[in-house]
Amino acid sequence: MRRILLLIAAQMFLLALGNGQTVSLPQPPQVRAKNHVVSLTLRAVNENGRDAFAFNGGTIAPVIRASPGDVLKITYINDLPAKSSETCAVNPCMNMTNLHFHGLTVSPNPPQDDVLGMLAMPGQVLHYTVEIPRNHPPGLFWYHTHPHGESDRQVLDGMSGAIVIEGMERYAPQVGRLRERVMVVRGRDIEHDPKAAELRRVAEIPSKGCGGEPEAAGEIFTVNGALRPRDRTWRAAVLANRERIAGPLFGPSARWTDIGNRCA
Ligand SMILES: [Cu+2]
Repeated sequence: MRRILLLIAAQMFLLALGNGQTVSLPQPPQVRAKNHVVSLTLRAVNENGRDAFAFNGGTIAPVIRASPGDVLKITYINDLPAKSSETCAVNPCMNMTNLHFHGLTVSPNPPQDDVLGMLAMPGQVLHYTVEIPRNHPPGLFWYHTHPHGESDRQVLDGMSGAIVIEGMERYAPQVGRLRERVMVVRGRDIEHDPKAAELRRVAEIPSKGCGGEPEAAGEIFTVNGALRPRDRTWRAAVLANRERIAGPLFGPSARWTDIGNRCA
């Protein structure tokens, strides 16, 4: 998605320090393989005017964890309302939806990563069987909806989640000893959000650098769905513009060491 790629503006290391704030970093649910099959049911829903993935009674998209050679069996139910109240690139929104497995080297034919032929209108169900090749590289990938003309709206509402293909320690043994936390950073459009004023108050940091003027944020950034989580010390490499992206994520108390060109 275009907006995600815009995050790569500058490079810095971030040391975010806990400062007693009450919002801690939530962990998304995770789905793992049983007998080499990762089975899950996802539903597309509209919650308080925003589209979301519903899973296991909540609306936090699960992290899908699989190994090379595993199969993803996903039942995807479109429970979006037949009539949309949202705005799409081509109006009116039809609330059709599907899934795309971003970055996975898998077949584009149904019932796998077919974003052109596999489309569910409200009330319809899609059945995905995605075969992860045995020689698939390990890493962090993501899934999101991909109905042309409507995916921008759905993804900016939050319809995305992480995919972990296991096995990184085979390439970098030192990471095998590290504790892992998955952090899903999302840009969320709040232009039409009824809570926009409140969210802006929490999220907005005045822009000081790069000749910019303070901007009214039309988009906020969340980590695992939470705004400005701070509960402990994290060390992370952030490829981002500090004021626009990393500051709103971790707050003004984060300590920084820039290793890149801030205004590039
Ligand atoms: Cu994508």
